[in-house]
Amino acid sequence: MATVRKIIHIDMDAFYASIEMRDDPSLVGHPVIVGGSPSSRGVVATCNYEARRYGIHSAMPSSHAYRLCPHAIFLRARFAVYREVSQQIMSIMRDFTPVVEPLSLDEAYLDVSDSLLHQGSATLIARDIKQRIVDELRLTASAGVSYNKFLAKLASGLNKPDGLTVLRPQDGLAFIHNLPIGDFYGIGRATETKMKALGIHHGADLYQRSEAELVQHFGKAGHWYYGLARGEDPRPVRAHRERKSLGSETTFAEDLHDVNQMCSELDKLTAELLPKLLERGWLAHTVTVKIKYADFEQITRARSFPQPIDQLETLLPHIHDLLLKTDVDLRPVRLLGVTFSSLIMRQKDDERQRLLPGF
Ligand code: DCP
Ligand code: MG
Repeated sequence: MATVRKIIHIDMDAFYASIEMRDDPSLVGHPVIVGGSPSSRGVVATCNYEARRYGIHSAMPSSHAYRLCPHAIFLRARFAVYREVSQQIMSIMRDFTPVVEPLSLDEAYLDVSDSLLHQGSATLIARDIKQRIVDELRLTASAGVSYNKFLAKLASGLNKPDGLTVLRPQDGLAFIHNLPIGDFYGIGRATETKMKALGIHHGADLYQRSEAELVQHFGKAGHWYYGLARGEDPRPVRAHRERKSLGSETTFAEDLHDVNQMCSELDKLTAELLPKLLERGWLAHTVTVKIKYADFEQITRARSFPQPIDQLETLLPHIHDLLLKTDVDLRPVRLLGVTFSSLIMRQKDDERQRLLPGF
């Protein structure tokens, strides 16, 4: 019985340039380059597909791009606009799953293994996301669907622009066997050269080498390459979320006067709340104590930690401390609350793989 994850990688097509063409239709049909001006020492951030026909690409000096295509239209980047569009794209994706991991402004991984949308078909979910991006933002994206990050990302690049490519578990190995060694995740220029010197040019060559041999040549990374050649990439999709919180509060039948009693009420609230947070797959960096005095004036005191909060025992002294920074020794209290915020998604357990029909 096979267990399989369903990972989608979405990557916008010629991202900055497509936004410029959308916002100024007179650019459509012309080679458009976004980045530094050709008279400066700037570089190309990206260019549209028309400009790519001249051999222009990201990171090329703009002066070089100008020599390749003097009639290209050069535009300065409008980062504020790109950031806003990026947020709109991520928000569309989060309508499909909370497990969205942005990699840059224009790309993200999604784990839809647990999704029940479209009968659990990752392919149909990817199609739906692409359609919403077209309908709502008038931009196109390419999607890759596969059973791990490595393959999903490669798949999204296979049929650009406006592509949707699925690499099923049964297709993975054949695809990897034909893959140039430089296209493997984590294999940069230097490693590529070393692999080729060892006679490893494609995935099929890598597949034939023993784990011991790869470790001998590449150290710890050898284990990783050995797994990749077999379609194994256990990296989880890590979701980041902003501005979320989970809180709980109690209003007392009679106002509290005793600070010790307030502490123990906060202990109770926190002891109930922390497991709920952890159960939902979140970790918090910030805890906030809320106090409403008998006269209804309300205040909050918060503390943030560099490491996420996961231990009740270490947290409670901080909560008492926050409480004591207020007037509770002088003023009776009618309500106490605790809230966790600055939440991050806990790393998913790699073993937590589900069986769902329809890839
Ligand atoms: N970018 C940049 N400098 C680079 C690479 C990229 O400033 N060296 C910016 C501009 C791109 C955006 O990041 O529009 C996204 O990068 P991609 O690599 O996804 O490139 P594009 O989206 O432009 O094109 P593609 O259709 O190939 O994804
Ligand atoms: Mg892109």
